[in-house]
Order: sequence, then structure tokens, then C-alpha cells
Amino acid sequence: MKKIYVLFMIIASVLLGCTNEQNDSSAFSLQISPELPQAGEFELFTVTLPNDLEAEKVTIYLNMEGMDHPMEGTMKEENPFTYTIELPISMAGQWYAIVRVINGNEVVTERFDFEASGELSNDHEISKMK
Ligand SMILES: [Cu+2]
Repeated sequence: MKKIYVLFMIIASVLLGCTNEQNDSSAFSLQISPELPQAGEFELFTVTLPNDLEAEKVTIYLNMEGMDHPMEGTMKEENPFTYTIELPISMAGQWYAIVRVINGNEVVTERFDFEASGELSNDHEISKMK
């Protein structure tokens, strides 16, 4: 039973990987500060929307390639085109962010890949939980 579940998760993540392909014409942008996030720190994520993209809500989901320790949240509206959130980075390595801009029934989704530096660790504990 567990094997089937794992297989399903692998297939699901492959399918998700296909539908979230990054393209050159992103509908919006994501900045991370600092540019090279550090494991064990809360880092600032900022989404900037173009003038023609309205949002009721902007959500962000983080996870690592080939791992399963997701982090997610609803971003704070600084102004109608700027949304921010501070999220902890639990580990160094390859990460991805899925950002959803939700406006009624319309959802615009973008995937952004980024790297975090710091010591590689197998424990995903955050030393500085807020
Ligand atoms: Cu990890």
C-alpha cells in the first residue's frame, strides 16, 4: 500500500512538473531577499504584479526538489501590485516556489526555482522559529 502511494506521489510530481514549466514570459515576478537565501533564516519573498493583473489573494508554496517539507502562506498586500511574506528556509539546496495570484475564479500560477545556501542538513528543524 505504501509503495503504491509513493509511486503515485512520484507520478503526481512529474505531472506537476510538466504543468508548471517555467517560460520566458512570466506573468509576474518573484524577488527573494537576500538573493541567495540562507538555511535557518526567515527570508523575504516579494511578488510584483503588472498593472493588468488584479489579485484578491496571493499565495506562495515552497518545497525542495525531490524532498517533502513544504512551506506555504498567504502573502501580505503592501499595495495592489506588491505582495510580501517572510518564510523560513529549512535547508540548503534546490528549492522551488509556486505562486498563485487568485482573483475570483481566475488563478494565475507561476513556478520559480531558487537555491538556498548554508550547511546541508538532514534535519529540517528551524532554529529561529518566530
Ligand atoms: Cu530538504
